[in-house]
Amino acid sequence: MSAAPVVESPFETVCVIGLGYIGLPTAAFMASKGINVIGVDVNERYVEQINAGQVPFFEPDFESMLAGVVAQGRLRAQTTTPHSDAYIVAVPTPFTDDHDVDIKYIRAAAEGIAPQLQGGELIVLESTSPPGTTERMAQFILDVRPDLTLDEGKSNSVYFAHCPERVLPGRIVVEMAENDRVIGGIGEKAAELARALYATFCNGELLLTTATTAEMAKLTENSFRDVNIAFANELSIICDKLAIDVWELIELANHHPRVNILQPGPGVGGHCIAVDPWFIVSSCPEESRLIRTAREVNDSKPEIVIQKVLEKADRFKAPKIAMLGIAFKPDIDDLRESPSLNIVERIAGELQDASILVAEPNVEELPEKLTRFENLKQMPALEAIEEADIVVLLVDHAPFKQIDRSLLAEKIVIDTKGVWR
Ligand code: SAJ
Repeated sequence: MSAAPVVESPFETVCVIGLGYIGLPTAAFMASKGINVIGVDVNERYVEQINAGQVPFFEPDFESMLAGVVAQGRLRAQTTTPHSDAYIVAVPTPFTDDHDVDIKYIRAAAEGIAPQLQGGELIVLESTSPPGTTERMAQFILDVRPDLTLDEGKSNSVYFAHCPERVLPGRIVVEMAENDRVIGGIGEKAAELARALYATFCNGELLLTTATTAEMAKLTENSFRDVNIAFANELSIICDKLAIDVWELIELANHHPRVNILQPGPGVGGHCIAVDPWFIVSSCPEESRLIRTAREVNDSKPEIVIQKVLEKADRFKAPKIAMLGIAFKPDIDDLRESPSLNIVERIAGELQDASILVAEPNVEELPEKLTRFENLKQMPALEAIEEADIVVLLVDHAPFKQIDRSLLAEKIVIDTKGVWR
């Protein structure tokens, strides 16, 4: 790894606020190009781990990069926001019960940045946000710092941009460098400054636009995927009724040169695709009919799986049920908004007399949501299958695909990902 910048950075120091799945790799990539990066997170345990060169979550091939930049002194983490030439805000944007965005973490980040500004700084919002949020963040800061201005080129100018992250968990190290990026500025100079910063570590195209269009672009990308997964999930519900194998059906239909249907499953999870479309719906509720329906179709899938399991379990007095996978998608340890986790929790709660045998190769300790059940324990997949009357496959993790089909011969199998066909 070279300490010299490949592309000259316009900023000597960059502060990244929020050291999660996006903020930490972004910080490490910039540090690997020779920029001094200070990471800020409210979680003290994260800060300690990062300063020891350890990644606090699982992401393939990332550990050595982080350890390298920390050892070189290019990246350090702390819990308070320092002065810096540029800031990248990568905090969560959860939604409220009525599906509106909750921007409390963005507001907290802005409150930390505001007193540090001297004029000339760039502040980039990376968190996925409804149209208008970058402007709101700028307004928070200007409200407490009326001495600063958005007018370009003055000694007290501050520059705001939105650059939504697009990396796929599990492929972050590749996609952080390779993906094209949409960069939306509040004003042209802000967009240009942000482009110069991202050019230090992004090899993809850097596409400039307004902050609001960039916000909407991110929501559009994830809504596109959600709508397409909803199509696959709706087909799976129809096929169940018509006794057609949906996996075969999709494989056949995808032979058409202009058809490319995605895969059905137990629902859509993660912190992005299951969340972001709601930001469009809450911005324009009357107009977002298709986007809302897709969310509803995908959100209905876990209940369909739960009903199937309950129906099969009804045949036994004290059923043993192996449930394979609780992550939100294959080969990661991320449990956020995971439909599989919710399915396991519901089944454990509903079937007090059942033994629930959970196998999740990517998670050492089950979350509290599950450990509170006395009728539930974690065990390796093969042992769980051997003990079980009913085997429910919830995530298509690589090791589950390798399982010898003969071990399933005497079992009732509910395969929500079609891997054992
Ligand atoms: N899923 C299906 N069927 C499929 C594909 C996915 O049921 O055919 C499910 C997965 O199991 C999972 C959910 O959808 O529960 C989402 O998984 P994903 O792999 O589609 O996406 P994420 O949430 O890991 O990452 C997405 C990506 N966005 C797009 O592909 C448009 C990523 O590029 C974004 O950076 C990320 O959201 C984000 O942070 O917004």
